[in-house]
Amino acid sequence: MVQRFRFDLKATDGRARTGVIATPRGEIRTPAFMPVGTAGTVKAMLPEQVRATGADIVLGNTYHLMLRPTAERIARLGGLHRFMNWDRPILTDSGGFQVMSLAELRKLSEKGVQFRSHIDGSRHELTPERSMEIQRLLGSDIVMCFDECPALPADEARVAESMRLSMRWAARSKEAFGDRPGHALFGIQQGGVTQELRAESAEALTAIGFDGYAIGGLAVGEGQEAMFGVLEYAPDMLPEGRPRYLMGVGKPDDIVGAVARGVDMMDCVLPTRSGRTGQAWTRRGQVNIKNARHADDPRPLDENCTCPACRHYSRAYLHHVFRAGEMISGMLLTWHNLHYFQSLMAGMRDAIAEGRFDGWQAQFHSDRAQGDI
Ligand code: PRF
Ligand code: ZN
Repeated sequence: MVQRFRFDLKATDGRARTGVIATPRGEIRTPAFMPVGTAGTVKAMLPEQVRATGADIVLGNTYHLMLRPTAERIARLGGLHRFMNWDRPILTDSGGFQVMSLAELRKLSEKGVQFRSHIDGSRHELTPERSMEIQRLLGSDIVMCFDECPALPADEARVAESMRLSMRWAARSKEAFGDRPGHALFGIQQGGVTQELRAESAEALTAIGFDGYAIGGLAVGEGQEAMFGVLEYAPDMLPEGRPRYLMGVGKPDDIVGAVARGVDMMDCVLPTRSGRTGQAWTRRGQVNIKNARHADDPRPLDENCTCPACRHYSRAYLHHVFRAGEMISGMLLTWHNLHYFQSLMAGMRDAIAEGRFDGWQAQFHSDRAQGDI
């Protein structure tokens, strides 16, 4: 008997929640941060290292994998878990959002979207049905509905029309997904920064019925204040007993503010991407390792961090290998950043479980206010 996909809420503190998502490939402790493994790799990290940072789940992308090496090839080779050597849960995004930001010559219709690859210009089509097929071929544990997301600011009529198209696609996604025990399908709420549109979207999705619900269409140019404004009401519109996933967020303070407003899952390229460009994230805020002030500094990035970059290397070394263009630079900073993001999530889970999340947040903000050493 396979472990069914289920979500157990363990504790709440204000609007913040902590719980466990059970899947046949293991548990996901929430609030969860999902490192992004777009092309079948969390860049600069081995899977066992990603796991060592505390990650329970990674994210993969339909758009990138369908173009290269193709979903059919990955399926022939035993699925994405085996292909990339990660045997724990994988969530895959559905492709619509990436088509809109990366592909060329896009043509959007009721049926789906036709586009040319950003890699070689070849022609492709994604529809709700094809996206479900690709995510099934990949062997994804958490499949996302095929949706569309306008960049903000956009006029309200355009946002409404796009949201209603995404809701029709959500119904087609559910139909095409079918019944797959042990695998989950998440709906994606859209509606920009308009409360009525967010409510209409939530009602459409809950009427269809999903295993979890994402909040999409945020962190697309509206700014933190507007995003938090939407998060004042959007999570409460979604079923309490299902995981809520805020897509593509974010910076540490965005993550903390989202958890405080009832979000359970998040993903972002920030810790991995900024690790490759010399940016470190610590309790004290952002550190630019390129900066000349680190050149002679024997101290670690963060004396309280237990990651390998902080236990075994000085700021001077991290500065040197970045300046020298050495590959270990991206490896060490990515490891540190993922470790920091995961320790943030673990700290929030414990604080929520023990009913002291307000105090935890006050400490988080006061550490950052002190600035880097
Ligand atoms: N939809 C999908 N993926 C996404 C988003 C969305 O709205 C976002 C928005 N921040 C990031 N990734 N399918
Ligand atoms: Zn560290």
